[in-house]
Amino acid sequence: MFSKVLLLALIPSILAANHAVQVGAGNALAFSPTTIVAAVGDTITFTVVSRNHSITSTNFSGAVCPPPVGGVGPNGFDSGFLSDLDGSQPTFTYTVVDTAPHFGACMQAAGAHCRAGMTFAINPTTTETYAQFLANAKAS
Ligand SMILES: *[C@@H]1O[C@H](CO)[C@@H](O)[C@H](O)[C@H]1NC(C)=O
Ligand SMILES: *[C@@H]1O[C@H](CO)[C@@H](O)[C@H](O)[C@H]1NC(C)=O
Ligand SMILES: [Cu+2]
Repeated sequence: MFSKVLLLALIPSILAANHAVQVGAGNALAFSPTTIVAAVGDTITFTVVSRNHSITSTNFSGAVCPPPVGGVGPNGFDSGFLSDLDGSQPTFTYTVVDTAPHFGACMQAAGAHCRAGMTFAINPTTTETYAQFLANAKAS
């Protein structure tokens, strides 16, 4: 009986995956990986490993850069500025709550990081691809 209860309690954590994303690896203006395929309930942990960046949801097209404070929703996200200038490697975790594609970027330097390609996609689709989002960001 006890083990059955314990097993049921453990099921969500067994099924949910965590996806790790590096922010600014190698001092680059980049997220790595740039595409995350995640299921509802999964978590994505972003670790800022250089400089001072944000992890913020934005529009797929149009006014992509910079992403707005608070991020673009529904189910958007905004880490605010997270600095690794002191070597603390701050993290931000987003829990996936829907199956919709979400597009994100860094808001630093009035959108300059975003336009330089500091972007990523969660569950992009065949019509809203990461490659097209990146092109939209560079042109925005
Ligand atoms: C990070 O960047 C933001 C926006 O440019 C700035 O306001 C903040 O002071 C920076 N943080 C550090 C620790 O430099
Ligand atoms: C995102 O796109 C929507 C629809 O085109 C628009 O209303 C909104 O202002 C855009 N958001 C930003 C931050 O540009
Ligand atoms: Cu940045």
